[in-house]
Amino acid sequence: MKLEKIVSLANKNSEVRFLAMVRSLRATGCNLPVWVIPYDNNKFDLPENCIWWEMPEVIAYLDAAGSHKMMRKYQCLLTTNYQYVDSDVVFVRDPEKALLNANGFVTSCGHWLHPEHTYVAYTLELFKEKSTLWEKNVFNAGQYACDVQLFDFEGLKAIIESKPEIKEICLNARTYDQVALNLLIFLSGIEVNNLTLPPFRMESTWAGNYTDDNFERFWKDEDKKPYIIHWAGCNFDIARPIDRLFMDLLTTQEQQVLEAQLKEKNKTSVHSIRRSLSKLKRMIKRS
Ligand SMILES: [Mn+2]
Repeated sequence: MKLEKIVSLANKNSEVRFLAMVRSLRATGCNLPVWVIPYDNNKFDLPENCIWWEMPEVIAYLDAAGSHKMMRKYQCLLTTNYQYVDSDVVFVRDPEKALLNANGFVTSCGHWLHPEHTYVAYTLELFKEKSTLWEKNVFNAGQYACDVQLFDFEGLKAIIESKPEIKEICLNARTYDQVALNLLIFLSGIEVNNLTLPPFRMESTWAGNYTDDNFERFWKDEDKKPYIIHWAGCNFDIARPIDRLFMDLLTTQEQQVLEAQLKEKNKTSVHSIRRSLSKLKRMIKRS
């Protein structure tokens, strides 16, 4: 495909991670514009050649339904020739070159090995009905590329509202955007090409697969070297050597901001676990 832009989703809270992602992109020699979907109104000053990208009709539609802000990624389905990346991604090769021989809807994640978080009961039935090898078509919603426009806004709305089950998955605030995007791509009918499978056979793009100091030994063959590394589900504060690829892109002050954010996040999740536990205890006492 002929890549024309990088798309991401960010707000002030993810600014530091976003900056690392953009710096890594520029370091590969790629000067494509970065279109940034605002996660909410909490914006920040973007670096050079980055623009805020809002499709008012999409945002108004999702907001009216009370959808999760992550669903704003649906804007990607209405455009062409893009690579979408979350802000917990760094580029390690020029995406324009890496995607030159890939067409259609392209992923490079390992969810075909671990498809668990890509479906719910309803969508799994649909996937299984279509193919005995449905696992090769699921993907991570934090890293994908596509050269064709899959829907126009009216078409997207029509497919979301075609069945109550589909509407519930695509618009419900509690649904994980990954399940909804996997469903919408499935319903679009486009084939999913995963670069870690033949004929490409790229090495893993997930940071969690690289556990020791010598992680670059897997990348001797330039064609098989992943072009992005995604931290999906891994925390940056775990002292994995591969975290250097991310941290080295930040100033000491920015690293401190990120570390403080991670501490806060861990604290909140410990708090919410404690809250659920005490609620459970109260329920058991009462019964
Ligand atoms: Mn991510």
